[in-house]
Amino acid sequence: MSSKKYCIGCGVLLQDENVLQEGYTTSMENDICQRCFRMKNYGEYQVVTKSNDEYLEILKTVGQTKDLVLYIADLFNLEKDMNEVRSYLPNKMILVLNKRDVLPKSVKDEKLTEYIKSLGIPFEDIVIISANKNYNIDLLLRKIKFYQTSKNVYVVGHTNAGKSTLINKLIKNYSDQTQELTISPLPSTTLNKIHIVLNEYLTLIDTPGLVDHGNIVNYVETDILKKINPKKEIKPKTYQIKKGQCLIVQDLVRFDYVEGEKNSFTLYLSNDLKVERLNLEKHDRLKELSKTTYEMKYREDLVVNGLGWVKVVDPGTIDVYINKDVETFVRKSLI
Ligand SMILES: Nc1nc2c(ncn2[C@@H]2O[C@H](COP(=O)(O)OP(=O)(O)OP(=O)(O)O)[C@@H](O)[C@H]2O)c(=O)[nH]1
Ligand SMILES: [Mg+2]
Repeated sequence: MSSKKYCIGCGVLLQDENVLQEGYTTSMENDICQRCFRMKNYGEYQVVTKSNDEYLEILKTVGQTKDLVLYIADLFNLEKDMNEVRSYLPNKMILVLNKRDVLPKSVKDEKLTEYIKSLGIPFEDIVIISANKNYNIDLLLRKIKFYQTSKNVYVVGHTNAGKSTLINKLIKNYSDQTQELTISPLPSTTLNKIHIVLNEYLTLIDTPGLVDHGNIVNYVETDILKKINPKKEIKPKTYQIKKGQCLIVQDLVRFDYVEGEKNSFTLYLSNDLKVERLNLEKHDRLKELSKTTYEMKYREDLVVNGLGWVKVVDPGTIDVYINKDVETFVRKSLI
């Protein structure tokens, strides 16, 4: 091979020598790797497992610049620790909350912004968008222009937050370019930094996402994965729950209400998932899974990373049964 060439879909270094290795392409004449070609043309997904060490190296190089950073977070799947990415980057940063389209329309954007502000993490600004539905993309571009410190603007965040989708939208809306970044519902689609020159004043730099090993998407089959990812506005489901009852979601997770007064549980999940309310003593399903007990306080969400959450109104004790590698945690109610 002579000079280095990188895939314009995912940023990987292209090579035509080893079909089993990252970046393989049948010919060095091609602009994209075989993995991207298959995702784009056949919707065939090939999972790549990335270590976060590589990701942190990339973040460090971003931290050494003085450039503006867009931190993309998925509103439906907010990370437990929003401060983590922030802690690596002293840069000016705009928090971009994506996938607004899947949260109920009845929720006010201001309410979501207030919630994030109450976490006390310093951001230059917060913008709520939907990259898919083209919501607030103009507003975001105005904010970028206002805060940018050079023509370079980095796009960072967890895997699957929609970084590449957002950049594709910006390319489509505001440039004559035809380049399209590869996007997919699976983790680790983008594999390296990719520079996209939008115009002479603005170059966007896509980065691979931080992999969340506690996310349920890492542990389910493709058919379930499709059901888990909400594609439309979520219709929250409310259940009046008494001690001794449980909710089972699609044989993935079980919530046993073991102690407390009559309570109200509202599920925020993809509409495609099946929910059952059962008497917990009569049903043993999923009890072989790993159990965690939560003492819920007033108005808290019990979050299952990647799946959604249960909003619990009153205090009570809940036993959660789920795959041991899937992270669950409690936060104050988002909605
Ligand atoms: N509902 C909804 N889905 C979105 C939106 N933006 C992106 N997605 C979906 O989210 C998934 C991940 O999108 P990507 O753009 O590949 O995410 P990424 O942040 O670039 O992911 P990595 O490259 O793996 O770090 C895809 O299935 C997208 O279709 C949005 O605004 N709304
Ligand atoms: Mg990407």
